[in-house]
Amino acid sequence: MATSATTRLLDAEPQPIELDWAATALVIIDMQRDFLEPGGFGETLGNDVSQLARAVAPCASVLAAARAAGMLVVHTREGHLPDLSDAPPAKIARGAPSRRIGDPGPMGRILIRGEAGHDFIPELYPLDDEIVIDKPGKGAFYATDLGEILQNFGIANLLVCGVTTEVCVNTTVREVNDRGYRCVVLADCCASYFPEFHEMGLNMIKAQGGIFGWVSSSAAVRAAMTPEILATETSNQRTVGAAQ
Ligand code: C5J
Repeated sequence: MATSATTRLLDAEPQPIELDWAATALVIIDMQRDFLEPGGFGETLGNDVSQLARAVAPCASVLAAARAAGMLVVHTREGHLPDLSDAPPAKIARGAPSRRIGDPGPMGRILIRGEAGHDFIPELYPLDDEIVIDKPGKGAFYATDLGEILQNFGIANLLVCGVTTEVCVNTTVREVNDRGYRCVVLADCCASYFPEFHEMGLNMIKAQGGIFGWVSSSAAVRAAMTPEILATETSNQRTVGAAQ
């Protein structure tokens, strides 16, 4: 890979990876109230939603670093149109949830676009100029414009955070890998309702020499981004100083 002024070595498993920040996007998967808060889709399926809280602070630290470095940021949301026309009946009928997709709940209709539960958690709320991908499936490429968007921005690598590790994160990583992108999943920025599935979900990605991608951490990303973060902080201080 040709190195440029924006290329950095990121500590990762199964081996460190060189990334050009200018060709790298941060993708945050489904950090929505429906998955992380009581009364949403996750809880209707019988899950302990408090298991996902551990990913929020690390994810927020990477989001702040990515914003400081001027990296492309993409947020995804799983959910369906109010008339359920994009929700396969097999998905709605599955299992024995306390409320099904589209049913009314304490945060509005379960997993429906525009409802309070479908929105992002406040700690990771997108800025106006960041990209939001609404997806009806588990993967971020199925029935979305994500592929075209990444191509238009010249993106070759993704840093991936979000929930849940073994469902929407894993599905998206597999889709990304098949499309030729290099994908680094940040372990502490992801979570599952089942800690053992989180561990296995990460192991599946990085096994066999990195069969689907790499696994790294928020600390490693922040360390690799330090020059960019410091540069932005210094220039912000200069701007603030100049205004005084
Ligand atoms: C699930 C997701 N678990 N975002 N969705 O149904 O992982």
